[in-house]
Amino acid sequence: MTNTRRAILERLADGPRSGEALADDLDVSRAAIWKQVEALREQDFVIESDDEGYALVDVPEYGGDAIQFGLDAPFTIEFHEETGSTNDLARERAADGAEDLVIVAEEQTGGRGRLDREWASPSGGIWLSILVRPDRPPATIPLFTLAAAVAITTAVRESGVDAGIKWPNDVLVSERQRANDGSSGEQSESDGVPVSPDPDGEEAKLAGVLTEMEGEADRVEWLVVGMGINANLDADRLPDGSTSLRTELGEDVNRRLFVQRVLETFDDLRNDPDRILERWRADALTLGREVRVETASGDTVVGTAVDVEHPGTLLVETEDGVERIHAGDCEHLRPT
Ligand code: BT5
Repeated sequence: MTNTRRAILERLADGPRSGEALADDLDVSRAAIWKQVEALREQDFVIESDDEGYALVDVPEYGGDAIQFGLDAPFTIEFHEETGSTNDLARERAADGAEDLVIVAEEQTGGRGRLDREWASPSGGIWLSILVRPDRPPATIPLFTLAAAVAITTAVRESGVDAGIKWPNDVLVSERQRANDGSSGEQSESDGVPVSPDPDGEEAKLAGVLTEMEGEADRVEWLVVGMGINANLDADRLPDGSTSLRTELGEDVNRRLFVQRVLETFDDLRNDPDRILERWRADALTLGREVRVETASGDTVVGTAVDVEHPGTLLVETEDGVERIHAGDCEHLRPT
């Protein structure tokens, strides 16, 4: 959004203002004010005007200026109705020197998961990538991925869904909670059948994180944290084993407020990285669980997940002692 547009919105948030007062205040012409007000109206901001001036009556549910309006974090929002992948766009902006930029898309036609898996991204979800330039060594970057999962989980819980994190950064809703809620879960809490590994459907994936970076041994050049959150979507638009906020809540969330909350929490955590692990542990579903992890180096580790340590390493207690896993795919096994 242009600086003038942002400044107009900030002033109208405090109450009605005349075009003349806005023009004086911002040192632009009244025609320029009118033009920006029209641009805001085109994005569904409801701005009434009468002899007294302009009054902001309603803010759209989603969109670039909508997310920017009232955002308490130093990010600039770039919004697209449709793009291939917000991570790809963020990488392009990184090459152009941008920072503290958030690319948001209503729909992605080429959404990506880790290891180039496909990520379903129809309209109604929250698909965004945060471009930052942390002044830290690359080895600490997994912490920022954990911070993204914590930021998502915080907003999800505040919306009324009791989600948690599967190491390293999947946000899941457990069937147990869904069954107790009387919502879509079908599995009984007490069926206790000793099955291993966890069959489809016990925990449903609500959100995922894809982190990409470029840097040298001692310094990160840029970091792109991509978040995919199934918000206002029906289950039939998503792969098996997924869920959405709409499915869990039975109603839609306000995506503008949701994204603001995610960005604000992520911003707080990146400025205070010492708190990230503690917050992650508090939101984790994995700790204390029997897990099977396919490590990035191709090994399979089965045991009990006992802790995470800096910068995001999973500790799994196995028959042969404690294994430390830096990266991989983790599966929760049911208690046998
Ligand atoms: C992830 O990968 O969970 C990371 C997803 C990151 C997506 C965001 S959207 C904004 C930004 N731009 C992008 O292009 N990507 C990021 P992974 O752990 O590899 O999980 C991928 C697997 O999840 C797939 O193989 C499917 O099984 C499943 N999946 C695909 N789409 C899904 C969805 N919308 N919800 C839940 N699960 C999904």
